Amino acid sequence: MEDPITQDGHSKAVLEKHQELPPTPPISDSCDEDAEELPVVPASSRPTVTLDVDKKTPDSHVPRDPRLIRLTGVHPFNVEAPLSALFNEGFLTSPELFYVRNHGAVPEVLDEDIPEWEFSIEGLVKHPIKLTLRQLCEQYEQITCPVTLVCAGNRRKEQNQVRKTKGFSWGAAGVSTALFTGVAFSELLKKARPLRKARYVCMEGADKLPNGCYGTSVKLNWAMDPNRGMMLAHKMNGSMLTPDHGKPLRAVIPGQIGGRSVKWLTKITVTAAPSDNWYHIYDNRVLPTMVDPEQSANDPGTWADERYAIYDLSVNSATVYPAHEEQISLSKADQSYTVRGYAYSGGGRRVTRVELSVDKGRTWRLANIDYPEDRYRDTERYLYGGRLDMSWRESCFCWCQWSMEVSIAELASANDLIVRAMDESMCVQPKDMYWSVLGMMNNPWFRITIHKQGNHLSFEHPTQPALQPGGWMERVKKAGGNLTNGQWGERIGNEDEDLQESAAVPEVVMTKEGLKNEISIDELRKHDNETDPWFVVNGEVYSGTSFMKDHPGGAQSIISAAGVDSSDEFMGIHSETAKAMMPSYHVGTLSSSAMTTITNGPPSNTSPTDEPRPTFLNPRQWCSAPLTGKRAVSSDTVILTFQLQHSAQTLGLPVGQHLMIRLKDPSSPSGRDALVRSYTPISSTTKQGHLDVLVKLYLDTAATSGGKMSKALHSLAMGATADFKGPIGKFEYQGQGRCVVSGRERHVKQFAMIAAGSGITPIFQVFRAVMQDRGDRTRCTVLNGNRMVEDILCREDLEALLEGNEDRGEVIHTLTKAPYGWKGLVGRINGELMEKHCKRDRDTMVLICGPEALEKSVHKALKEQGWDDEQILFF
Ligand SMILES: Nc1nc2c(c(=O)[nH]1)N[C@H]1C(S)=C(S)[C@@H](COP(=O)(O)O)O[C@H]1N2
Ligand SMILES: [Mo]
Repeated sequence: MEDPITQDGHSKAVLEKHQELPPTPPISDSCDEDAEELPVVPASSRPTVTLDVDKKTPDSHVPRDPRLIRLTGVHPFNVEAPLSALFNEGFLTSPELFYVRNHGAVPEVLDEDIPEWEFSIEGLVKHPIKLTLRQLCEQYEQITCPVTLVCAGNRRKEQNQVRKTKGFSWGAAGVSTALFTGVAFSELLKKARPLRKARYVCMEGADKLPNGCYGTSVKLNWAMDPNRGMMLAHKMNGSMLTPDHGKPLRAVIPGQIGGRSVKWLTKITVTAAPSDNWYHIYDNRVLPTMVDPEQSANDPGTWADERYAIYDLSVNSATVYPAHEEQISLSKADQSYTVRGYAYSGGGRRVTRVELSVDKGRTWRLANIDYPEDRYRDTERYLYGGRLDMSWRESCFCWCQWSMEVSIAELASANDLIVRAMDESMCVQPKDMYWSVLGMMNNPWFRITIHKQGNHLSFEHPTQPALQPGGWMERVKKAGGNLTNGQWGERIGNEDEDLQESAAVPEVVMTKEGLKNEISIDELRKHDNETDPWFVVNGEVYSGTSFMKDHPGGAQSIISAAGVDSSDEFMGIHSETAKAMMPSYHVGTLSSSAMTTITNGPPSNTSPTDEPRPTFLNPRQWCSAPLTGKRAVSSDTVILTFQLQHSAQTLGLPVGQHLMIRLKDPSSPSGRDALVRSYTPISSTTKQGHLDVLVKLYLDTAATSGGKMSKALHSLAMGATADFKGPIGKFEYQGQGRCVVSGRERHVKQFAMIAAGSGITPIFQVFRAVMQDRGDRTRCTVLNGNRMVEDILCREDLEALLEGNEDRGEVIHTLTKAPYGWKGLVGRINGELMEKHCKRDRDTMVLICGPEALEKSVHKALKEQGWDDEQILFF
């Protein structure tokens, strides 16, 4: 056998260090005579260069395979292989196609530092241990063993079709298998000698995440049990772990969800209680099905309930062939087709049967199952420097492959093809989905639909991974079907009422009656300018020229939309009143070829390059950024942190301006409608690498239904992306009293800033800019209205900015429900209060941001006091 390390392509010096690692005993073939051929290790061609998309991320040191499907945008790296590609590799998966689940950036470990990688075993043990990887290899017996890892989110896209969960959309390829080499966990724990009260083994990784490092725990007595097969591994299919898979050391916890197999392992703590790591509590759980995303957010107790933590995998299966959209010619109707797929179960339990049905589950037939894992049981040998000996063990820790011949004629007369598996404990996959907030452990019958098209059959899987369209679930849902009716959304009895409900939303007419004017792409392009901008909404062309000056979102937002399809943001941002004004600006209908051109992307002169940009925002294009942090700042307000494209990037938002956030509407029937709202980030405009947005959440209560955007933002999962575009707004503060309003420069000596609730965010941005510049002599008086003390947002930040600036700044809080002993003002912001605190003066400008009712009443009061509209700005 070849020395696997030499296949790695490392430098010679590194190799030598490397080879110091495992003492490789001579290969023993003595027991091999009657062993069957072992499964083939897939040819691996390790990617050696960093892909362009990764270059501007913190993972710029990680070469990857471009075939992998990214499930959470560019970063962090969460991927699965195309299902057929994964299956075609066979029983074992190459490291480059092995699914990846990274909660954050991959720690960078240089090859020369690998032998000195240190980890510890501490806590409730008699002999705490500190070891380097070199010592682990030298002092402990090395073993090699095939193990399948499965992310608990495998097949989650199906759950997201039924109802959006807090997780991103795995297809059915969140499962992979490799030969892992390392040390049995039980050996290490025996050395450390757990004490009497010890019950759990906590593990921590070196990755730095928004909520601390990644950590979790498993039961100590399982870790001590060789039958459970837990190990610390440093090799995968004979080569050093790749960075994405935990280089240089990870836990491998067979039979349990992938989430327990901690990568980049640094610390093991033996404890009396399960891990209190954030990711152990808020990830990898199946909450009861009636707990919805909003409820779960307000109920830490449910999360902490250890009964909902997932350990063993449940039985699951999927069909790989026929593949999605595969076609079979009906001219072969006298032949048969081999249906093929995979199955696995948890806790070491064997998959004991796989059954197929072509009549919606009325009758079933048995598939053939191949258990490649069993071929390792008859052999004892050294493989990759580790002893491979599974003869004594009963447990099944790997997936198996099943197949069945079905006549094409029979497929032609069926509507669907369903598979389900059963395991050793007679647990069988359920017909119906168990939906839960995190969408994990999804394992209902895997159903493929069959369609006759001309003289061939074509097949449709339930979903496609990530945001890829396709699959019968999406199709059925779009047609108004109810996916949870126990019949995969097919019509049963009289469901007409359901259908009408989703079709009955009244639409505002935005076209001019009788206007028939087809607009070509060339004509549209002529108006791709600042003086006479045309933009497109839902295929109709509008002229923005005449209302640029009065547009509440500022002229820039119209200019930015010139010549491009702005349907999503227009529909998302505008009220019905605004939409009703559109017929008078309607100039025609875009020709269908022009429509194809513009929906395929922006004009080439604005297309993004792969070069890292110094600033993130682009006024003409949506740019996505992943959510990396969520911090509650009050009972209904959170600060969401999004990661920019690289650590030196700034947002690119002038002070006083806003940006738009776009999200898919999880509540829309197709799940594909966009929600767009504008926000003012609270992170400083010069902040690098990240952007913080404060959002007030209007969630469902018993009496009222909450805001769509609130709900969508609230259920946005860590790592999921939102789209951003901007800047927008007609106001900009350039410092030293200099303002630009709708393109006109003005000088002010004083700001009267009136805010209520989350309206503080744009005000805060301007206030901060003034206060942070000691040379800026502009006076700022902030009048901030709220209901209760708890509702005051950014209070400490405001106070911190005031410190030492009392001569030019003042912040006045007023509460409508003031507590006993409150030292601020009491009552609503009204004319009287304004008169008292904001002296009218020609050099003063009033900035207002709050609910519409407040803006209206303040406006009225100001007018009565003689203020001029020129001096009043509504954000
Ligand atoms: N340190 C660390 N370990 C981790 C994770 C992580 O983000 N950080 N993700 C976990 C999850 S949820 C899964 S499914 C597996 C995935 O392992 P893989 O990326 O090697 O396939 O790693 C687990 N171990
Ligand atoms: Mo996972």
